[in-house]
Amino acid sequence: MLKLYGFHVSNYFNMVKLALLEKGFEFEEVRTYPSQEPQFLAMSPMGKIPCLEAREGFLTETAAILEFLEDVTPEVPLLPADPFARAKVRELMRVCELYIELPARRLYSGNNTQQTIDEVKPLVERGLKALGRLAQFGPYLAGRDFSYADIVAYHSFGAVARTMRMVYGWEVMDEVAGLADWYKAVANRPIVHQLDSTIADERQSFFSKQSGE
Ligand SMILES: N[C@@H](CCC(=O)N[C@@H](CS)C(=O)NCC(=O)O)C(=O)O
Repeated sequence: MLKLYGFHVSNYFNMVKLALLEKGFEFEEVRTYPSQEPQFLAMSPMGKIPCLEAREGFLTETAAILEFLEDVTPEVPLLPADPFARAKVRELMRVCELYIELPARRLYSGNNTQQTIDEVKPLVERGLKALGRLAQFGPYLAGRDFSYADIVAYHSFGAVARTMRMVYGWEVMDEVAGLADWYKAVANRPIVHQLDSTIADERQSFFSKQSGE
């Protein structure tokens, strides 16, 4: 059986978990924190989560894991069959990760210099504009079908929206026409909704332990 290492405070872990659930895999979750311990580095070479253990071995990097899951279960597609449509979904995934999630991530620690604060907002603005130019909202990002683009974007926007609100008082979901309705459409999918309650519970217990409550 597949094993998924990580925990729900990681948005990348949540992307892979959602893909596993949507595709109907049986899998075991192993609560694991990022680490530079040799034992974990043997599984996850950067010491990051998520890490997937398959029959063949360990796999890291969310995009690589998602592609693997698609290759082994094409009958429950989260990428379109048509090569160009498939590439368009990957384009959305990349734009979301490289130009929205990664710049925003620079602020996640909360311990931000003014320089970082000044640098990040224009980067995220540019990424959001690109997303707005690409997204179909039909109702999903790449059109009628729910895809990996939705999974990656949905689990990026939770943290991005929270951080942008906290740091700049900026409501990013209002920045792109259609984004807020798309977010609701994804949130209303039964599997997403169920996973979101688990994530909320785990976030709450993680952050209350961290703040010593
Ligand atoms: N590029 C990686 C990013 C994963 C990632 O950044 N995971 C975070 C948790 S959300 C992590 O493990 N951080 C610890 C670290 O960077 O050392 C992927 O696509 O899976």
